[in-house]
Amino acid sequence: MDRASVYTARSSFPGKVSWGGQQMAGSPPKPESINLAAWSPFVFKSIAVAGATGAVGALILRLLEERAFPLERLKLLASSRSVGRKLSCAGKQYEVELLRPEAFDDVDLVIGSTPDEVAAEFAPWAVERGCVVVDESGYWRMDPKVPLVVPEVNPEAAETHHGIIASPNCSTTQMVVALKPLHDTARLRRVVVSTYQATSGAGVGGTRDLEQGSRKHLDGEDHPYEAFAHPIAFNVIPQIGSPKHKGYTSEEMKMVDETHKILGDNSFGICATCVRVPVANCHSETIVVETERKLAVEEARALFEAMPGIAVVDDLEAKHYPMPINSNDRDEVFIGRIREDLSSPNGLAFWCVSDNLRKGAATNAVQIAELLVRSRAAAM
Ligand code: 2RA
Repeated sequence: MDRASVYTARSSFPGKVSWGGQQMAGSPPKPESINLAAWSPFVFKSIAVAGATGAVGALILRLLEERAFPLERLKLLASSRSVGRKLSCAGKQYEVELLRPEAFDDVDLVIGSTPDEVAAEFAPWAVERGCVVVDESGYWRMDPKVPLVVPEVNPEAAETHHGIIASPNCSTTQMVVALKPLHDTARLRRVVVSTYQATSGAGVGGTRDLEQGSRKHLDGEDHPYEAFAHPIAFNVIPQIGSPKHKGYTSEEMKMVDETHKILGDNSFGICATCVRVPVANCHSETIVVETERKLAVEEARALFEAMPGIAVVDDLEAKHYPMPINSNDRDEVFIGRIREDLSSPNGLAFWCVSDNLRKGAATNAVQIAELLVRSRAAAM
């Protein structure tokens, strides 16, 4: 497999996949593109993508095209390093412009995927000029005035924005989609999650480290790792982010704090351990929950199958379960290995895989923008 196809290859699932209440063989169908243009022409006339030249920015452009997002004008914004680069979206070429206050003068909606410190600066410039900002960075997520939204889980929160809507961290997003139907039905008491996070989550440097580090390791040479403090080739690293709180890392505390905010409930405990693994793309998670009311495995499976955004792949006898190689370049949160937690009367354990660059980042941000289009169109 060549370098590009590691991130874009879609392999189908062997066996049955339950998706949207249906069972089918092979891969679930891709969720239908939402052709908003048909009924809400140009609710936001002018859209900007901030951080357009990054990996997630490029995916946002692909998704605007794939999902036929309604727009009349598109602006691509980035730092001075990328100004003048040409990128295409929906068959048109665009030249990257400088991310600066005046760039938002004629813009209605911004989708941003930039480092935190850049988002801290540009979002107020955009809001002052009347734009709505959907921000993928970590900077605004826990601000009490900023809704943190996963459209399948808390779409109503988007209505309360004051100009900025945040999209969660990738490891939180897939977990919260899985937890939502369990919490609504049986109330969560406790969640224990361990992640197996792909190197693409650490940006292009993480991707380079995995590829070049693996080659060099096999050739018996050293690799100067840029994104990780330790070799990632043939290794796992039990630290993502910086030390944050009582021995937990910033990535682990994001899973706790963001989940509580999105579900609007911090009455249940969450214990997270985040681990980097030598996988190119798609984060995996083992999730163990305790609920107030016992959930039988079959009931939990039915809840997952009925939840928008989830696809269930779960047949241990046949060796069918979600894996990063099957979940790549897809928007669903894949669930498998659903089983009772034999150590706890009300416990349930399962496995969850999702493409961290798509649903974990770009897809969620574009879905939030679609929510805004729908609610504005309804109010017109
Ligand atoms: C990671 N969750 O995988 C981070 C990216 N936002 O490192």
